[in-house]
Amino acid sequence: MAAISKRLGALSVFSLLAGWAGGARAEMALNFPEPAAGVAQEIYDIHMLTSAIATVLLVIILVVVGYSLYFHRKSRGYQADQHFHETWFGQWSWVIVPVLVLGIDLTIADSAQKTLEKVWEVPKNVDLMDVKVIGHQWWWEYEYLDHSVEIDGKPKAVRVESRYLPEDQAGEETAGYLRAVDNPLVLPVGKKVRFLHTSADVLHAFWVPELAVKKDAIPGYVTETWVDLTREGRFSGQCAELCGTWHSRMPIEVEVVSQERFKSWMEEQKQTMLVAAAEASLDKDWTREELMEKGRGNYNTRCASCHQINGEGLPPAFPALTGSAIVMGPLQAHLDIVLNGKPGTAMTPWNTLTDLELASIITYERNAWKNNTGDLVQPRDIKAAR
Ligand code: HEC
Ligand SMILES: [Cu+2]
Repeated sequence: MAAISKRLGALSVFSLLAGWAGGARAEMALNFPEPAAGVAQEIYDIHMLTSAIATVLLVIILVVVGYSLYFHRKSRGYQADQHFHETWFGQWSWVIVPVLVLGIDLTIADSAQKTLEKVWEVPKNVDLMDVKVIGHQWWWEYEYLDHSVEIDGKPKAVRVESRYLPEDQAGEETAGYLRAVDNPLVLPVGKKVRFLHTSADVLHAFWVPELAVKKDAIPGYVTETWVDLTREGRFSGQCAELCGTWHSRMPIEVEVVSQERFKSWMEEQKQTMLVAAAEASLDKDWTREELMEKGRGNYNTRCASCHQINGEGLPPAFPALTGSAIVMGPLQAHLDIVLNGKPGTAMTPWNTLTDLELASIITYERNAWKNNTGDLVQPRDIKAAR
């Protein structure tokens, strides 16, 4: 009796722990997440099949062991059978049982092999949408290679920058510790998508459990994976290759939407790119208010992950910009570190931003928080410094 109640006690501690973990991570379930792509579904099905077989075997073995322990126990005076190996079953069971199990293994291996081939073979002669997935320290860039807008007479692929967003800035549907990003990767349901993986700096890996396949992003190489998206929803992933200080802060969010929503979303992206390009090429004098307003937005999405919203950074890894000698000092040195970065540190070059974006960020840095240089930096100053 005492033993049983002790065991019940252990069980309730276990369920308390399980309940606590459940509360802390509401989305954490016992099983894998529900797949959102065809191949992911196949992988999931193999996992379920294997688990079912393992469970059946476990139950059979536990019943036999439990039965033997109870009915053949010493206190009952049970005598071991000394002639078991002389019976037909005693002689053949050690052959038959492994052969049966091997047969089951081969069934699993066969379906696993077929699925694996599907994972690696990007389908040919079908309508694929190409998305280039570029890993950066520490954010993701997505280029929709099949969708472009013409800027300065050249086609430019629609691209999205996706960065970690602190929990308190994330919307309802994206909230979650180290889960949310500012711009998710938006994809249309019912479409086959080919991801072209690469990296701009070190090794990263693109991994979204609902889409199943995890792939390294290797600088200088382009590798591919593909998915056939089967249901709408928002799916969270992670960079899955240790890539430096902020490896934990490059979450992935994929938003699979209807074809119509995707179309209108894509139109919006193109419009935004065109407007930004038109604005950036205006050779006008922007007012202090305009620059500060744009600067705050650009700074908060691009620089605040390291230097923080309040400009105080996270010393010693990430220096404070408020009161910084470089930010408060001569403009040239400030422009130089932002445009060219500082080799060997997390401060990467920001020269892919437009003149207007950089002008606004630098104006903002020089006049935000405790900084009060009063300087206005115009896009043409950036152009001259490049
Ligand atoms: C991934 C982290 C990261 C991001 C994002 C980042 N920086 Fe930095 N930044 C650094 C680090 C690290 C240094 C210190 C480099 C060194 O060792 O001198 C630095 C230094 C600087 C400095 C010099 C400050 C000083 O006093 O030494 C300026 C100015 C600066 N960054 C501006 C920016 C701007 C503008 C952006 C956004 C466009 C930005 N940074 C985004 C990591 C980052
Ligand atoms: Cu990474």
